[in-house]
Amino acid sequence: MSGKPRVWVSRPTFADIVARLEPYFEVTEEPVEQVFSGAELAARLAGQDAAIVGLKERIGAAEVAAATRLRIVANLGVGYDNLDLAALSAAGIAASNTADVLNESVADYAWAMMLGVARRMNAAERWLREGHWHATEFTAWLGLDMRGRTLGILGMGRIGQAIARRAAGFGMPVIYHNRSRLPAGDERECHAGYVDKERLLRESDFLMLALPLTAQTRHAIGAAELALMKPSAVLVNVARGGVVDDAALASALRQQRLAAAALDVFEGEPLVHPDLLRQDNVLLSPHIASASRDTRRAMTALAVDNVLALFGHGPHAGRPPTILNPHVLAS
Ligand code: 8YV
Repeated sequence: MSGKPRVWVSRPTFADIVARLEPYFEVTEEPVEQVFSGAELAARLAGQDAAIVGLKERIGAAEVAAATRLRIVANLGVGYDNLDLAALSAAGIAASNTADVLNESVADYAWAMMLGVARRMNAAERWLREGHWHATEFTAWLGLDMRGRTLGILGMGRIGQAIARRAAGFGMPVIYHNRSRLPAGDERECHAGYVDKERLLRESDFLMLALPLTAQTRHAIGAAELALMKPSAVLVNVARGGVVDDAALASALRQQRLAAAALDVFEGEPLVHPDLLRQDNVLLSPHIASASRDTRRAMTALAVDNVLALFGHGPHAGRPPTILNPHVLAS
């Protein structure tokens, strides 16, 4: 075995990008996508100096207890609710995410979902594939126009802002709610007006969720919030399962207290609430909002850059570009 430090990559990614680690590290990349138990993760992390992981890998104190050499966990995702940052920091382990490189891709996808559900593309396609198309009735498949409808955004970080910037082209006014109000210049650039959460819920025709999952945002959209929304409104979630109470959402849709939903993320993924699977006014996708070729490559490159940087290599030597707990480096 070489004396090089070791990196574990939890899933197949892009070989040419991961190869940038090879001059400095002994790299073990898992050859197939799989779900690891806590014990399996702990066993794989033990003896590694760095790890590149994805959202399925939930890493906390127990998983790193035996990983005495581990210096960095680089997450393939901007959201990092799978990492217990406090536990990693306490163990002196740096963590990084893939902030920024996926903003535009996720914003494109958010719009694709919004347009797709507004025009019932999923249900219409299914109907066509099932061989029902004999004549197109003039008054069938009627969807919603976007122009003039209010886009509400809950969570106005970089992804929320990228979603907002696209609204001008569709002639949609934008309102938003966020933990903190954006500086005036950013609001102007996004043509977005700040409102409180209740007004956001009451006034949005399309409610787009773009907020991280934290203890504070879990079930940010539950039965009470859904009850405030217009019955004609459409909910779009490209953020995280868990920010929506999926059972409450399924029941609001079933009772037509909400017109439709487009969901890329789910509580308890990859399981999807059975009532959501049954309804035609729900557009579903398997957590792929960042899945363009360029973006997934950029995410991989950024994770690799963070690992290289922590070990003093590459263009950011000594300064992992998207480190989440920089105080770990100082100690
Ligand atoms: C996932 C995401 O990372 O960035 C995030 O937070 O949810 C996605 O980009 C991607 O699906 C890989 O698991």
